[in-house]
Amino acid sequence: MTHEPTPPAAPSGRRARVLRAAGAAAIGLASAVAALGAGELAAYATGVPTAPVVAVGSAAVDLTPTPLKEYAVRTFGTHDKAVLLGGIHLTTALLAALAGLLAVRRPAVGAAVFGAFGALGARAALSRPGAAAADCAPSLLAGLVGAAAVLLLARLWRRAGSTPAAPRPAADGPERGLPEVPPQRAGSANRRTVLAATVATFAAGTLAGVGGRALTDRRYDVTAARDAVRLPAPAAPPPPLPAAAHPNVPGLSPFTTPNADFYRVDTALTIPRVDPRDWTLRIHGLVDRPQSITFDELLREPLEELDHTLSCVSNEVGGPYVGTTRWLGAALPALLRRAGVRAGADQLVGRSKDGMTIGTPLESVLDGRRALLAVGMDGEALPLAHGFPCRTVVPGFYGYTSATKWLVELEVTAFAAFDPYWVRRGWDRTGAVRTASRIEVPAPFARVPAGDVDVAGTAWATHRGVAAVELRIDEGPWLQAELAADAGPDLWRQWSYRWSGAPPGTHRIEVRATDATGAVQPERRAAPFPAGATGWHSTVVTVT
Ligand SMILES: Nc1nc2c(c(=O)[nH]1)N[C@H]1C(S)=C(S)[C@@H](COP(=O)(O)O)O[C@H]1N2
Ligand SMILES: [Mo]
Repeated sequence: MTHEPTPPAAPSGRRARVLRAAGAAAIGLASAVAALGAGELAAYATGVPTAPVVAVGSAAVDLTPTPLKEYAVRTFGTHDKAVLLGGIHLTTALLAALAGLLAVRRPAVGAAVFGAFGALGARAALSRPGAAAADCAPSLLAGLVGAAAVLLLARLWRRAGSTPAAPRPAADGPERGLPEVPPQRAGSANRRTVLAATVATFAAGTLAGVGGRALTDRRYDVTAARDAVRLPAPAAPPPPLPAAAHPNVPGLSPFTTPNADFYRVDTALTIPRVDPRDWTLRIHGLVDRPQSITFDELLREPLEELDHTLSCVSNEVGGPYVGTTRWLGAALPALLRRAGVRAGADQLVGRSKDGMTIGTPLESVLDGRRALLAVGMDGEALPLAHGFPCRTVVPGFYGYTSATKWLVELEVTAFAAFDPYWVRRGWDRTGAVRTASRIEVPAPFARVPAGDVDVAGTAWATHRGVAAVELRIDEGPWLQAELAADAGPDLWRQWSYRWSGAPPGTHRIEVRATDATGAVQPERRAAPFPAGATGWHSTVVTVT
């Protein structure tokens, strides 16, 4: 016969049942907060990515099927990680509440839920590229603390609940050894103990979590190290960008994208923090002389500046994941030649601190284009979110095949020998940038007064260059847009068109670009997966 303890709330009926359930759920939640708090404290010793929620989240990012990832980037943009972390927290909270409800009936089952969650986190932490055995410690500790807390709270709960609400029939006579407290009052005193213990567990967990996170942030903070970086001047500064590279139409994005507005796309749930004082770049694989370069040594290389437009393969037609900046860095081809590339190599794989792998066709890196190991972006050290202290930049390729942020390793290898991260997920292994153009002015669905209407936008065919931009209105004849001054094939080209005598009504404007090889942007719409979007961008305006 199993002994089902009477839950502690004395009042009966529906309200009482709801209260009891809420109390049990609170026990689970408090235990989860204690668990995560312990995990954060332990992550202080082992590093940010090992904290249970971050470890589980990172594993989730890697396991997410490509269409869902695409959807997340499309729908939430740069906030996709916040949404994911929010989702994990919510799931954890629901599971924890459930564990609490189970625990007041069967404490061992509640504890097992926490144990399982800890094991899952530990597995996720160990699955990260470059993980050390110690990385599973925060999750294991979290599991243990959660299990212990829920066991303890559930025991207190059952004690409060098993106190009879009324004096037992005196059939067996008074029990010996029990304190002479009226049972009713003992029950409510025990209920207060459960409540106090739950609140205390919650508070202690919150304190540990917030404190642990603050300690970790301080320990792994590289902001000061970044501020201390003094970037040398380039050996031969490039000519300034032509002022006429921007058509000066109000509302058109600037030619050079300020760092603060530069799009960010990566799989990192928390920004990898790489201290330049500990940083070395290893160049190895199919080379005659493997290299190892410190950050100071890199800064002593002759540095070059490169004006270049970086874009993301996930960018939709007309989308925002593109930016132009002046990169500063060491010439990548020179370093590869120093290492001595061996026959049979055709892929250069960059590895990042967070385990990302990005593969670039080696032939392209060495064909004379200005590939860089970049340390500077728009006059300052690389921002933390854009790969501090060092990333690769290879004109002509989307970021996912050329622009490894938080770079720590370069491996010279073969396409036949290694599939990088995105290629394993079905993306095109070359990742050459497709010609793209977009209308920025007028804004979509803008209302503009009749007469002369300025139309303007941006087009890019990185490394090939843009030769022409045309637009058409309401499927009329194609009209030549005026191209702003050419700043070079590695850069986008802004354009404008004065639409004189625009008649009142609703109009659709379409745009298409021609690259310097003479290829016209195809009309056929293709999704970003697997090799970049195609199709003409269009916008609808109302002339009043
Ligand atoms: N370490 C790392 N590097 C990365 C990525 C990443 O997820 N991790 N994403 C790549 C992709 S898909 C793009 S488009 C560019 C974006 O660079 P940005 O965030 O500086 O604009 O970085 C590339 N480098
Ligand atoms: Mo990308």
